Amino acid sequence: IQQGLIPGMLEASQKFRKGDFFIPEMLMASRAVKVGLQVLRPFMNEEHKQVVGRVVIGTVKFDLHDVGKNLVIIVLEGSGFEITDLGVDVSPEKFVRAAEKQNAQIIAMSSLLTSTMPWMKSTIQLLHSSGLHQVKTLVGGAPVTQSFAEEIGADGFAPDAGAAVKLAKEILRRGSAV
Ligand code: B1M
Repeated sequence: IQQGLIPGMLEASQKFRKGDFFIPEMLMASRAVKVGLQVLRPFMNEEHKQVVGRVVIGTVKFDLHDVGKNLVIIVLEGSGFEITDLGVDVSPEKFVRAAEKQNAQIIAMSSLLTSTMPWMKSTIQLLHSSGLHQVKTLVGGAPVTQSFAEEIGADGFAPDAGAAVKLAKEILRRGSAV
């Protein structure tokens, strides 16, 4: 993942920025990453059979970017988390309903567009107004920052997939200490 899939995707992103790649090439690159992750998934799970926590994850409403989210999923799964992947364009209602149904400890939200970041806040607000204060929220994605996460009341921000795993474990530890 670190040496092949991520550098490949980043190279595709640079070409896209320079105008050497267009949307069809980006879609092919992201599908190649997805298939690569599917191939790797069984090997990663082998090492971690025990479920350490349950996470509902998705890309927020009106946002179709899922490469980063899929990387987060693969490392969370590889670390023993049980994942419910809601896909892309996920509304606050869908996040909250799924968290309740799956009895999840964490809702993890990804956003790649500045215009869709506010849906993270809407989801957190709906979660709290539904009385599900025990469900914690983790946010990430290229335009998301620590200060934005604090501003919207998220329980954590992770800049990359590795940090998301550390943070998810930390959130669970904090929860069990309460
Ligand atoms: Co889009 N796109 N795109 N795009 N796209 C960006 C995001 C953009 C920065 C490109 C640019 O203009 N330079 C720009 C956003 C500008 C902004 O809002 N500030 C943009 C735009 C504008 C758009 C469209 C509006 C273009 C258009 O139609 N005019 C459109 C929007 C569609 C929509 O969502 N409604 C659009 C469409 C697309 C494609 C469909 C062509 C394709 C997405 C394919 C797919 O995902 N299935 C695409 C792509 C590929 C990109 C770029 C080139 C690459 C994104 C990516 O996959 N990066 C991107 C430019 C760029 O980032 N250089 C761009 C690789 C990936 C590994 O990184 O997702 O950042 P990333 O994930 C990282 C971290 O952010 C973090 O972990 C990962 C690494 O470990 N992370 C999390 C991510 N989620 C996390 C969640 C966590 C924790 C960490 O916890 C929950």
